[in-house]
Amino acid sequence: MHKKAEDSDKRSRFKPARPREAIIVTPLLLVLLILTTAPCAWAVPTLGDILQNPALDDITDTGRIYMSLEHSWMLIEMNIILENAGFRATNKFGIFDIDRPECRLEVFDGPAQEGQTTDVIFDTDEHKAWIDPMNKAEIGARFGFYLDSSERSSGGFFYSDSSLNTAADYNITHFLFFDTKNITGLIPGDPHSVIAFEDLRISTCVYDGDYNDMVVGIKSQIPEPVTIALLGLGSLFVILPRRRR
Ligand SMILES: [Ca+2]
Ligand SMILES: [Ca+2]
Repeated sequence: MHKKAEDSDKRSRFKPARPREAIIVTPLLLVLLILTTAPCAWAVPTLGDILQNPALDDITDTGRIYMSLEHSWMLIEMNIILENAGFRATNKFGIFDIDRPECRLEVFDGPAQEGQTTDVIFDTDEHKAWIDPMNKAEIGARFGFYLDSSERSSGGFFYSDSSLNTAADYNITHFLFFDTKNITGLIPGDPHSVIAFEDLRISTCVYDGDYNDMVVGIKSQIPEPVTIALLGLGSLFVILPRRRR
């Protein structure tokens, strides 16, 4: 919608006032029309486009495909900011170890909605990540993100590392990574980073490339021992002081 409004602005600017000018202007107009209507000419959206907030229009994709944790123990808070998707009731979101993509941890199931927050605790020395004692995986300091929309016919399984995507989506980016640590008061929860997924396969006629199907805010901190205990990881609490020496 935003793009259409821009296009119509351009057209009216080029509207010829006299027939003589039209000889020069018409080819320009044709090129403009071809460029703006060509199939597959998907522009990568900014964070402003995705969250429909012009104040975030300068925030563009960093190109990053994974996170790298620097401490032995880390708590990563993940928060669903937006799920503007027909598949929002079935889309699943999670993380995977960048060196062993088969090691995955689901963070949000289909019924999870906008506003839901989940904390994931990492013990990077032991190569482990937990949500709670029942939901854990062998994921180390470098982890990527996935979106699983494969329950629907035009969906698929998409990794932040697009070289792991399959079939026509191999090397097709379904994931954007925005750095938002210097922004306050504009994004719910004031996240340090925002990640955004497109949930439709590129080969389907319904593909739209709007990357607003699963938008998650990411915040990281070093967890307090009491936080680990509250999450039910009591046995870890016992070994934590030894590690911090
Ligand atoms: Ca959902
Ligand atoms: Ca989409």
